[in-house]
Amino acid sequence: MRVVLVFLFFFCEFALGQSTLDSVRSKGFVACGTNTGLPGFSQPDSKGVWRGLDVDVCRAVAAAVFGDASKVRYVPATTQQRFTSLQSGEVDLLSRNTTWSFSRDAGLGFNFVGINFYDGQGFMVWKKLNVKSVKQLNGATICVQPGTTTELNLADYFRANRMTFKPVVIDKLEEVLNAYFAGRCDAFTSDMSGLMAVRGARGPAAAEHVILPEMISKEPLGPLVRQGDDRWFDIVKWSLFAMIEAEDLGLTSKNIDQALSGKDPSVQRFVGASGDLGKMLGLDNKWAFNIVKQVGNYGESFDANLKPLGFERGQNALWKNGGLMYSPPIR
Ligand SMILES: N[C@@H](CCC(=O)N[C@@H](CS)C(=O)NCC(=O)O)C(=O)O
Repeated sequence: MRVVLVFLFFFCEFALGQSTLDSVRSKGFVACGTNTGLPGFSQPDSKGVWRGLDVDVCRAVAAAVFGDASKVRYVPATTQQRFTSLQSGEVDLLSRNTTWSFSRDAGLGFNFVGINFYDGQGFMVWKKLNVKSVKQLNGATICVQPGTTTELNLADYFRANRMTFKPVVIDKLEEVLNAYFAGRCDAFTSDMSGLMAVRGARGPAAAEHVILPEMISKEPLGPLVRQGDDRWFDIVKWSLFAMIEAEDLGLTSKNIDQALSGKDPSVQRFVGASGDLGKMLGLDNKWAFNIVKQVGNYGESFDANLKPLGFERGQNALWKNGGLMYSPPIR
């Protein structure tokens, strides 16, 4: 089924000679694959408006392409469905707490455009179990989602430490959490960001759960596209970098208007007042200006979406503030 879908997609694209940018333009929106609902990363708010750090990447791409960050259609996918959704052409990009790994990049036919959140895998346990370390989870029942790096690392880690566990594997986030919170599992394992977001959203009941100190893996999370369309790859890649570079240049949604008439040559190029960087992407010269004006820089997005849940910048601070966030020069 998957093979047929992928074939059909490529057949249609080639037969019509349509690039992803052309098809996005003719649809009038960017189809963005998101999580089914993770606070701070991608979730509809009480008015049904999608919000989050991952959602802001979708919005940045729409701002770059259309000059309008709202031209996005959100397509939620579970951990299992997400890759088929991108392969089949249902979505134009995935921006959904997805770990950049070799086999996904080289084996599944994707290109990761960069990293919008440096993360690692952790464990959340019931406080009443009085567990202080993952090493005390020998024999535990552990809730986990399928089709994730989480599931693979869990098996590796326990084997390497000569420990056993009973997995409870459930596809939907809501259902796996129901299982954990109903007491069917001693622990829930996922990206630290996911654990913090899920625990943070529980209000006073958060105190019943602890996140153990060990980080058992590297989980560089970032947006990805299909291989084979370099123009689209570049657009999504530089949309993300523009958010990071804007923070580096001190450009925010509040001050970017003034920057249009400023004197700094790198800012002038960035906002499209000089040079023709936009043209090189096949976009309007104000592509990056529109991203910052409508979506904000990376730090603004982080502060709006993740700070309220108790996240600190840590590794996700800019390189010049001791973190790993770094954009190649936009020139
Ligand atoms: N980063 C890991 C795990 C990502 C992941 O999917 N985590 C879960 C737990 S936070 C999730 O997003 N579930 C939401 C869903 O299935 O809709 C991966 O790429 O495999």
